[in-house]
Amino acid sequence: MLNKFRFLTAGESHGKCLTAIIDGIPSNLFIDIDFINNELKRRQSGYGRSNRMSIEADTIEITAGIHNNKTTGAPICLVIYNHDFTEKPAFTKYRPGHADFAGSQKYNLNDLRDVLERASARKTAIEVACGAIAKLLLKEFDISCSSKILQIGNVVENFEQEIDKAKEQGDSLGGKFEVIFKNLPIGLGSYVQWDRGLDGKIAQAVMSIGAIKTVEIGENPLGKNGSEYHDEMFLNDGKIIRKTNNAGGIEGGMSNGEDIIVRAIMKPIPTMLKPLKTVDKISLSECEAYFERSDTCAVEACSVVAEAKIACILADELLNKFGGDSLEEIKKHYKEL
Ligand code: EPS
Repeated sequence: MLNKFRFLTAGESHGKCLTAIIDGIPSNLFIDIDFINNELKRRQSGYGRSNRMSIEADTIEITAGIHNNKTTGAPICLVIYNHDFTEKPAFTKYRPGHADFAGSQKYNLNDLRDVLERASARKTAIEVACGAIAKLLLKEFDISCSSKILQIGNVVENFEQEIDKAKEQGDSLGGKFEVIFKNLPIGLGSYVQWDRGLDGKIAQAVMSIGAIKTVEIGENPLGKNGSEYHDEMFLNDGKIIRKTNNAGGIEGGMSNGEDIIVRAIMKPIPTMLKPLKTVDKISLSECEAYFERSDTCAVEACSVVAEAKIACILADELLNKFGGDSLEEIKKHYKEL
């Protein structure tokens, strides 16, 4: 697979810091630190988060790859320090819905803490920082993005009230959100191999967020006839236009120039004040799941993470198609098309 923009992360939820190395960013891209920090703040906000969010004030430190606020073409190293850098207690009561059960068997770990620490959604903070850098690149080509919540639990409005209700009951809520990217060039992704489709890459990136169970591109086609679902083409002053975008901007695994519309469903967070029934790994007795603290609802945060994950895919595809070592070279290739 061609991959220009790629990143790896490391770090535990209550470790010293979260780290990422991004490779493949061209030189001369202005790195707006305030923009990255604002993205981190967006991820921390949203109604229903736990008090961990008032302990943390995520900010980025860039330790390599930029000079005078511009990229040099070298790998970029990002760090976010955890304020809650503390030794947390060991535990052995599996939390159903989390990685505890399969993770502890897979890695032969008796302390479920060793699974929790890396499986935690805390690592999405550094992923959002990587996505912010991808967004800065996309912005140079006037590609923008936004997201919104479509549903929380069973309701499509009065979200805060619904979250308050769940919190009072010691419960948690999932939901559905939408991410839209605008002004994409035609032809990102490809149909020529199974692993080069833009929709497949986006689905994998969004599904990689721990609590995501469903990813949709465009309108749900279930129950629609072909004549109702597909986006017909018309001419307007010699230009091809569409009056609908049910395909969500992707046909044949490629961007078609329409808005890219991605919707995803997040499951309710499995850690709850009202604990689930479970089993203790060591004593093999039935018990209640381990509880430390938990978000009641993190759908809004999840939509920010999804924006970041999709931005990374689109940045990679943009570099694959219009490649170059400097921003100027890529812009030249982009204009030439
Ligand atoms: C998170 C930090 C974590 C969790 C949450 C996401 O903090 P702590 O473990 O100290 O409470 O609040 O993790 C999960 C919901 C999860 O499923 O892992 C964060 O920074 O977003």
